Amino acid sequence: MKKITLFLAFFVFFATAFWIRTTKSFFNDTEKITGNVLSVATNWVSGTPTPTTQPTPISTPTPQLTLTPSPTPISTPELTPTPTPTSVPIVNRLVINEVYYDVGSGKGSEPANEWVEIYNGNSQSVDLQGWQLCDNQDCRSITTSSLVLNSGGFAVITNNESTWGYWAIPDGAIKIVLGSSLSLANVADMLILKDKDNSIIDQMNWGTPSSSWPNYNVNLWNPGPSVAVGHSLEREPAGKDTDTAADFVDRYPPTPGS
Ligand SMILES: [Ca+2]
Ligand SMILES: [Ca+2]
Ligand SMILES: [Ca+2]
Repeated sequence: MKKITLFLAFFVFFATAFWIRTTKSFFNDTEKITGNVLSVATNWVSGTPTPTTQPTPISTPTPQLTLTPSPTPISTPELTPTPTPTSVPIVNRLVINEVYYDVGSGKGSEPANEWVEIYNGNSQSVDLQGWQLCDNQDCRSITTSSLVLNSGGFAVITNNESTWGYWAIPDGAIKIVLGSSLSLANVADMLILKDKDNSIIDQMNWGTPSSSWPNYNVNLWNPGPSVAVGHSLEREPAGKDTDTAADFVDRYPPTPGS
């Protein structure tokens, strides 16, 4: 019995050895997985981990910004400034625009080089023939012949032609020398401009008027404006006429002919 058991043991041993030799594996199966195992092992040995392929992200389309057209602003109509009614009426006629009644140093003598500037605020030219300029005592003819003062033009009237040498008068201005002098008092006096029909076109005065003046007029300013020697009285702007003394400003230096 003991020999039988020993025999069986040897038989099993040799049979198993033979089987292993012929199959070389306990775990032979039909799957060919050797390559996979070796590949992983080789990579591991080299220490260079195979980069794990990152899944390519499915590109999410970037939402396009849809430009919503901005609403076209409703254009606010420009506010057209309402023209402010001017309180400075420019008369549509001739005016006594500037008066140089107190001759300054270096500008000649009294009354030879006093002068008066006339401005044509009309839209049309005016012929001065037959017109007169008067002070508190006398009236003088401006010109006995045709002399046209253009629209927007200036005329300078004086007693003596030497006046032109004291001032730079623009070429476009008309220069008139009276045949007989007027004498403009420095404290107070007046001027009246008359047309060929002897109608008063404009008048003004400076200082306090006197009712004893031959040409006294109830509409004279009492008092009128006045300026220092060498200065002039001038409408600002040219042609301003509200029939008040405020139409005139103290002008220095004076501006004959402009
Ligand atoms: Ca004078
Ligand atoms: Ca006078
Ligand atoms: Ca002037």
